Amino acid sequence: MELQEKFDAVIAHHDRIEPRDWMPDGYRRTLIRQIAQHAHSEIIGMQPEGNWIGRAPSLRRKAILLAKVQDEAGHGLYLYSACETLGISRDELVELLLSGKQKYSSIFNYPTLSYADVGTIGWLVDGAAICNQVPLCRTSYGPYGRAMIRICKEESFHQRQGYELLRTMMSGTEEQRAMVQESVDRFWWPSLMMFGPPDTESPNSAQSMAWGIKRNSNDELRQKFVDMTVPQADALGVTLPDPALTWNDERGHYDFGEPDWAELTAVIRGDGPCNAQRLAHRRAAHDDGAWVREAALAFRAHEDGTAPVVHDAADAFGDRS
Ligand code: BYC
Repeated sequence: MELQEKFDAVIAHHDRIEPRDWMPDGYRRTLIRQIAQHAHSEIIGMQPEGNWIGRAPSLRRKAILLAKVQDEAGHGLYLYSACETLGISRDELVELLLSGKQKYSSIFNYPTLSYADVGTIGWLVDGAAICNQVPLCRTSYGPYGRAMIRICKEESFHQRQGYELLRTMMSGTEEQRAMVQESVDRFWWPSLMMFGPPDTESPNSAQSMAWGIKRNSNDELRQKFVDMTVPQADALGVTLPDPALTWNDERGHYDFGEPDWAELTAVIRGDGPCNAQRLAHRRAAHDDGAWVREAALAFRAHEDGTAPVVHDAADAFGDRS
């Protein structure tokens, strides 16, 4: 009772819960679910853009894209570390992803069909990520909030690089402008779906907000993203593919159409265009990396003195003659 009261007081004061503090089981479970799925999203999210590293149109674009994809790997690793402070191991988390028991963001189950998609992902996908993640810097769990501060700084840079890429293409040829428009047409609705189902259909939101894990509802953040993005689309000279998109003076926000929620449900269920491909690729990468993990463990055991010391190749083969 006393522990619960102390926890409630920390949440009520918008202070932080730290790993060694007592916390309700549900709070711990919700954090593990959300942080792990966020980490998985960063790791799987490397694939759609990584697909273009070998085909970047210039050395400059290649260097930018390599750095961005590496940043996503870093985000995944900080988030896995934050999640481990809740008492779950990295191995268990990886297994939950590879077995399909835990989800990752729906957006990464769509294909990247042209180089314009690299710009659109930066502009729209990282833009949506920023709207969703800036409030998470103030989440009630300390390690998650602190990881988010650095992640958001890097996401802002990613968003700008995407916008800059699209601006460059929009000032190019007619064909380049058409590539940008076609890409935006494909990514607009899936980007809106990144914020999750509507509030009325979101089973976790109310409790997550009461615990200070989420600071805003899915619909609030979706609206914020639309309001932020429409003027940027105008400045770029692209049309957002939604005839219902209009400024509402009374609300002080843009009105917009309804995303296809059946599509989101299907993609989350595993039936999106690239779900099978993304998981198969991750499983293969995990298997290919087995020797690195084994070598790292053997090195640590060696350093700790818990493994036989092998000084050189001759020792390893038992032959010093
Ligand atoms: N995709 O009750 P709800 C990035 C699931 S990485 C898939 O509203 P919640 C980036 C949800 O998990 C972007 N699943 O849930 C990386 C729940 O199922 P479970 C990732 C979704 O948790 C590389 C069920 O639907 N960002 O930006 O309160 C390159 C009901 O939903 C989705 C984060 O992970 C979806 N879109 O709210 C570039 C941010 N939406 O778990 C960029 C942190 C919902 O009960 N996460 N589901 O089986 C969050 O803020 C929240 O978890 C969400 C969902 C807003 C996503």
